[in-house]
Amino acid sequence: MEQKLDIQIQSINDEVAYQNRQYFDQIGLLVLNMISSPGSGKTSILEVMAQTLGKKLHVITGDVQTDLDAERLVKAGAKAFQIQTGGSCHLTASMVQKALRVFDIEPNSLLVIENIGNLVCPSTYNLGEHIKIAVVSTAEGDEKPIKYPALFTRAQAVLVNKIDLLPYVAFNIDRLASDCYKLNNKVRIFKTSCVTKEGFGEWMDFLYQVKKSLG
Ligand SMILES: Nc1nc2c(ncn2[C@@H]2O[C@H](COP(=O)(O)OP(=O)(O)O)[C@@H](O)[C@H]2O)c(=O)[nH]1
Ligand SMILES: [Mg+2]
Repeated sequence: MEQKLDIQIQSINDEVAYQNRQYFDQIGLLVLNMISSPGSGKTSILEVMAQTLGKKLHVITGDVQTDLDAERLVKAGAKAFQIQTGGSCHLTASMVQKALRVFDIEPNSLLVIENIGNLVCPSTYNLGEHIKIAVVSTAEGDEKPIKYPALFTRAQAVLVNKIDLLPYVAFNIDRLASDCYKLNNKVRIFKTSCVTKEGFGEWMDFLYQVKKSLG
């Protein structure tokens, strides 16, 4: 009974996600769904990207409570819209659809949906995005892909963030990469630091290539 209800909820979500995707494609947006545990650096990565993209970077940012991330992103130069879920641990396609009705988005630009900090539920809710991105920071352990395979199987790109902390933490990037490739041999892995800005050139090049491939 519970499983049947879950399948129904997922299929309603998928239908709205499909409508979101049609809208994204109509206006030429590249859309990323960014998923990680709290504190791995999602908002910080977007702040660094805003230094290059400015208002061409649109962010719908989800949190259980507060507008803090949207405030940070606007200050960094991006356009941001905050969704407060009031307790829910993931964003749904219909929450994003409601945000799209009021968030003024420039065609042919980039929209990043910063999901709620959680490695489990957000990975199973399609929002209509082109690409799922997993962020894992060096401070949180290299075993995340094997502990949370649902996300790392679906993510097309993994950002290993806070690489400036590598000298101080026991984090084996080779182990993490090998576990990611076992789950998804096409995954792209990027190493970033929001402190030194290392890795952002490769990351932004990848996004330009993906945008070009969408036409
Ligand atoms: N040392 C270091 N700290 C970082 C880096 N990226 C983010 N942080 C810090 O990690 C904390 C959480 O970052 P935040 O962007 O809010 O994470 P989010 O919850 O995933 O959005 C903040 O104190 C950031 O300053 C990084 O590359 N290196
Ligand atoms: Mg954040």
